[in-house]
Amino acid sequence: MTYFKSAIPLLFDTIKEVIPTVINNNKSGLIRLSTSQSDIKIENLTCENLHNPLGIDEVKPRFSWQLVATHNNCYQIAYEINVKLDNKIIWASGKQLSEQSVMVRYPSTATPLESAKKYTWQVRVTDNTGFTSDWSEQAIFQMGLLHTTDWKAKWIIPGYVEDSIMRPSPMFRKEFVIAKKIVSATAFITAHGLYEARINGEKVGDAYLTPGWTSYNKRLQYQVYDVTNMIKKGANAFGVVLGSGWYRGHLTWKNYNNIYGKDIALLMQVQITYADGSNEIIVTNESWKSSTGAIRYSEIYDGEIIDSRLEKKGWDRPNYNDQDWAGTKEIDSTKENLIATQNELVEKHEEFNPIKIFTTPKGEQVIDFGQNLVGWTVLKVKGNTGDTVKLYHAEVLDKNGNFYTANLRAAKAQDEYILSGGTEIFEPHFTWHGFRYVKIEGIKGEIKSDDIKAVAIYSDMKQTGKFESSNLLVNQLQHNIQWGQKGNFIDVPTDCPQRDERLGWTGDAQVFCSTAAFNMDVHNFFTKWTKDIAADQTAKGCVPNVVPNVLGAVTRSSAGWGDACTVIPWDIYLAFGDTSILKNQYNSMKAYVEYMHNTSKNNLWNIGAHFGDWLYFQPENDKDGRGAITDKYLIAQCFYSHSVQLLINAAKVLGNTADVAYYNDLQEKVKAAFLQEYATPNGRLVSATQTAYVLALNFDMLPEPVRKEAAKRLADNIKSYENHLTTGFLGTPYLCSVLTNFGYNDLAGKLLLQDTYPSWLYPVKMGATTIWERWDGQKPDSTFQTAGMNSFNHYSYGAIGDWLYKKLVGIDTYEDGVGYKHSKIQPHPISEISHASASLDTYYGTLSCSWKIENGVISIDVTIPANTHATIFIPAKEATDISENGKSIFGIKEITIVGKENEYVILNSTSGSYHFSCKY
Ligand code: RAM
Repeated sequence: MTYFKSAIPLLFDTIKEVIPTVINNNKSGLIRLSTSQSDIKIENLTCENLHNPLGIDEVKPRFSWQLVATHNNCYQIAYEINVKLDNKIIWASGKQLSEQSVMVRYPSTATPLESAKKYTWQVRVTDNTGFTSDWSEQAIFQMGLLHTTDWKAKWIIPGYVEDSIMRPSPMFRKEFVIAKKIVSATAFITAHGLYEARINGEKVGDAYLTPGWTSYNKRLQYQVYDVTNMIKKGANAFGVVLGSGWYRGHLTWKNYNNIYGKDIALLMQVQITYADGSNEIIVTNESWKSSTGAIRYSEIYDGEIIDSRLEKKGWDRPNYNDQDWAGTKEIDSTKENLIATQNELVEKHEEFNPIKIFTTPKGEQVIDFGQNLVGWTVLKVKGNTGDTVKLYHAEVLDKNGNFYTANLRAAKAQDEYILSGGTEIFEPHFTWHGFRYVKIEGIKGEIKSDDIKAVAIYSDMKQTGKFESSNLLVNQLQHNIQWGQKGNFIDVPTDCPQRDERLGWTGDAQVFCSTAAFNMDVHNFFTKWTKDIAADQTAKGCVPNVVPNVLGAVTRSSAGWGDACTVIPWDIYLAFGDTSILKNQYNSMKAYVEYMHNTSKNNLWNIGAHFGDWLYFQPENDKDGRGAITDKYLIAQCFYSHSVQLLINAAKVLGNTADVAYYNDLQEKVKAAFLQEYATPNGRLVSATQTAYVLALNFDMLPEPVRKEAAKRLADNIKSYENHLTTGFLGTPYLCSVLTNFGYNDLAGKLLLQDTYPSWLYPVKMGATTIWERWDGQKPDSTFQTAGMNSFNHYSYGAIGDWLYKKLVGIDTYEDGVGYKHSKIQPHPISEISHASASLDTYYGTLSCSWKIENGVISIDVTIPANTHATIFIPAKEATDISENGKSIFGIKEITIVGKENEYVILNSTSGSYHFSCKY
């Protein structure tokens, strides 16, 4: 590849070089301006990647902001941050000559940040015209409880004897009186189990399924809420209801129970500051009361039973008579494992009205919401006391149009409401379902569309990416990928949301992570989950197949699953430019590599049980041997090498030169062992499958001279299947990308647009609204794959999303400017698509690329955020063929022509919007 100089002139060159005085406001919005006319604004302030977070336990938090400019070529040359406590500056960074605007750390030399204190911060910057912006608006962040001793609350459990079969949800309550004027009140809450807290009849916060799921024994999140406006002078009441949740509910297809403990418990403290400067803490302890109410049963897989006749009206308000309530017991459970919540909480999002209410051939009353979603329904119902309404959930209808639930396996996914009479509204609290269809029983008369809606729930991550093209089926595929992500990012990345699984399968998460990072801001989500990987890794470095690990003792890691511990930190580092995740996860990455190293013989990792290329193409009647079986140990060796490489990469970023040398040496041996065992000198592999070639090529397992030939074998293999893929979970993510990299982009396009089985568009044609677990979840004759393994909402094959953004549209980041500080724009058009566009809200601002081919001309619109630069590949023979906004690119100051590579002319550009076109 042609080597080229970075587009960013050195800092001080930039200052010297600026200041053309003519304002040239042309069509593409490029403005040149003088110092006095700079107009940058500072927006989108985040602390630890969150807007105004409450409760962080990072004692040296990181601050980020965006420069918003209407002119191009805009860089920051200096910043200045102030952090204040009670309006007094406690840290003033002073003017720092630096381009850094993302994750600037609070220094260890500054005043230590204090437990539970709320700080404000502001930033201003100087740009490369010498213009200094106004101070930004003030943002806030509040510290969590930094020391175990800050927790004054006691863990409490109910004082009554529990019905050990149904385990109805315990309710806790506490009344208190406020005599003085409050200036602030902060609630710190967590539970063993799930909690929903209420103050004076109102729900605290917008989150559900709190405190979320972590490896509870080592890490238990608490949440922090500003409840100042919920507490009033006079009598007040707290009411908290618990569910069994992941803590002690039924989990896994083995129907484990009480995985983390038998009792669910509450820990809560509310810290109040009064106008007179005094403080008060109200805590859980034996003065609280306990009882049960309407929620008679609640299990993640099975659903919830609510008997509204047993509702204790007013229990969460003051002046309620709780004389017949039991007391509570304090338990001596640890607080050492408590951590502040780092990722976005699970919240309600899209709502769906029924698109059809109908009776199936079997006579079932079914509601179709038009989207396979994850969440629950909200039902308005009128009936007599004691009437029972039951809701069942399904993803699909069978070939006769009947309600189909066999693929949920043992999960009942059923909500049951017992009416108290009159008009009532029901929704569950501590369960969720994966469904498009709801079967309803017990409603007298017609169900009215207005009486039921479905609500999607998922971790409240910002949607950052958009992709769109001229092909409607591909657009539906993107929709399905995004919905697969929404429904399976429920505090942990789950394999599926509907059957008796819903677990943090490591393999699924690692194959999908880079796609996920295009669609949403998954930075904190994966930062949190990778910490759980490390927490559940064994002393020998073995990574469990599911995290949090609920499958019992871990004795082996499966290739492609265990690698979640190396792949995800690296993907997150690239996408968000976060070095800390590499630093924090480094030991975990290294331990996993050492686990493979230690269990290898002669550098060959060929022991243990592996899932292999899970769910690869396997014709039902495999008489002619068309099943694409790839040797599991060949796969294992490829992933071993991949993880070693990612460890080397991380060691380089962290400056760990000894490890770089050591693991480079190991890498050579691992690759040599691969060649000896699995490849001929000409690069023919022992498994003649697409996955074998894809992995060997993607991870550079073959020597350079034979790679081209190997790529041809891959292409020939695909053609021999009439342009169909045959890959499973492990080969699929890299398939199109390898083809594109080796000059077979058009073939990648053919795979993308293939719409017969096996392909990405086959499910789309069959009406899928999410990604299926299997290429043929539903057959062309509408019969189903085996019910034992047939989820219609599994994101793994959605990993093609990475190629859509990165290759088809062509948005990527360079490693010398991770997190899109230096982005790569390289469209890879394919014959059948006339336009494709994508945008990504990076930490610097929105990066976008959109191409269109019309009348033999390709036009490419690119927007590069302020304070970043890009290298742009234009598919042209010569630079003279390219125009920008109708003019030759030679005269444009912000663009440097760097050279040519293959079919592209390479340009470097500064921030701004550009409109290129050339013959195509
Ligand atoms: C299935 C899960 C998951 C996969 C494993 C091997 O049960 O759904 O997708 O990673 O098996």
